Amino acid sequence: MNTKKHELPNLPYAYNALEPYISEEIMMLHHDKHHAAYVKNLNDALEKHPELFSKSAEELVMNLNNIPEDIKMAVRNNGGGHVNHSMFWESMMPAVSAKASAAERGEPSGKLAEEIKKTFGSFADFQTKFNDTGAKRFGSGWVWLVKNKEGALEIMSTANQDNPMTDGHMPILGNDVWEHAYYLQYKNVRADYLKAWWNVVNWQEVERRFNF
Ligand code: MN3
Repeated sequence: MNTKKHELPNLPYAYNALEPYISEEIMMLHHDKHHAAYVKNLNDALEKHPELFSKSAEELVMNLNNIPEDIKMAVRNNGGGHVNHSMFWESMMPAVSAKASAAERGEPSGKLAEEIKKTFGSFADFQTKFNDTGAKRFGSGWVWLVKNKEGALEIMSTANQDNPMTDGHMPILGNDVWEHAYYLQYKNVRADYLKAWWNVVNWQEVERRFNF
């Protein structure tokens, strides 16, 4: 039986690579402590049903209904935490100079740019709606751009570490609005974090997910 444990992925850049928008201290704690804890707690839960080590974290999160009751909540929270953060690190990159062209900055282009315009009116309107949705999430959670069940773009928010995949939506971009993602730098002003975060979004990766 495959009993390979889930592992914490390395960050695809240095801890300080997202400064000044996300501090090195936040990135170290967020990756090395928070994400690491989700991975450890997921593995600890799966020890009770080791046959589930054969499933990827995404498969577990997509099929929560099939998870045994005694570990379902642990897999929902920690499997979700592992999937969400793995995607989150890949969705960011060091900020590029504001003088760079849209292509160099990696803003959405092609079909994704067209879909965003068609669905939300403009890229700026999309960002405003995404930020508002993230700001309104009460307590801890995430704000997402997803391809919904009909294949259309939609902005949604989930509580805690819930992932849109559990309800059949395909997440293509997510921002973490837990206080641990911003409090050391932005204190209580989540709205400022949400605005600053756009500087470090890796649109090439978002487009890759959109086209998948
Ligand atoms: Mn987090």
